[in-house]
Amino acid sequence: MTLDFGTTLGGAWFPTPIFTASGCASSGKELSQFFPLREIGAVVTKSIMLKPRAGRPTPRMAETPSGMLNSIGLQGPGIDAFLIEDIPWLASQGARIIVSIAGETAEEYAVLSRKLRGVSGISALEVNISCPNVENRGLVFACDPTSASEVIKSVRSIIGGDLPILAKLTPDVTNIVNIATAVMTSGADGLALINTVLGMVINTETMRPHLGGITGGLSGPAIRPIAVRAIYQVRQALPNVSILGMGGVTSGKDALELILAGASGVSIGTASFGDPSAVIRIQRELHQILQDKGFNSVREAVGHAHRD
Ligand code: RRO
Repeated sequence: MTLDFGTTLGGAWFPTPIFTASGCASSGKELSQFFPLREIGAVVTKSIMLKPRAGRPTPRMAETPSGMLNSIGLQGPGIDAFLIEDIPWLASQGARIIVSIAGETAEEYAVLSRKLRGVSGISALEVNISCPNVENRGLVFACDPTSASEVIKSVRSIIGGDLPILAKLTPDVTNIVNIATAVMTSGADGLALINTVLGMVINTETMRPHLGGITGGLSGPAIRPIAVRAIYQVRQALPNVSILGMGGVTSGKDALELILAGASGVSIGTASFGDPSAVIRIQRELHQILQDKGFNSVREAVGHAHRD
């Protein structure tokens, strides 16, 4: 029997369950030298804001045990340039596209949604409400159920039923299920779990913080158990919610772990920095491991760890 490798996220269908992770492949141009983007589930673009943005001061990266810190600070060209350059280029590659958006206010998310509504070639929106690299932690909407809900409601009110909305959450909260429940009851169609974990490195030579932005988001294998835990907890509490999982996946076996916890799709981020073919390699490995374990479809494996 051949494996059904297709998956759905928030009602949108994708031919494979492997995606890029927002922020780790910009709009995919560099990765397209290593594999055809149309062969993966979708490209999830770097979170885009309304205006062009320079981001945080350098240095913006630090290597850490089994991972790395980033402090990019939402650098990007702004939505207008993105719509002119990136979307048509991705569409020309035959790639499916999940557009990630970020804003400083619920109104900004609404304006972004207005600009994206009706643009052809977009499969879903990832609403990033959990960027760790902002000046004020009070601006991390996903740390508070009321603020998180406000953003999702404002996006939904503009998008209507046109596109699935995935809310991207942070694990840096006391109870992620509370936040997940709040965004799902406010109109999200699914969740992206997890964003990076807030961390910090001090350079012992200079005896000062290493990153220009002082703190940064920790990614890579170091955070995989946190991702598995968050996905598992949310799936347990909300068994019908579709989850795009990410956090330290470097192999097909790692991707399977997130799927067993409850993810219907898996994004690959930090692994691509060391190995630009990681996404397509992990996709091949996952296909093989699902077959070896006797699954007939991805769907059958999703949340399998919860079954008696
Ligand atoms: O741009 C960033 O610094 C950034 C973002 Br928007 C995010 O969501 N997660 C992250 O680790 N870095």
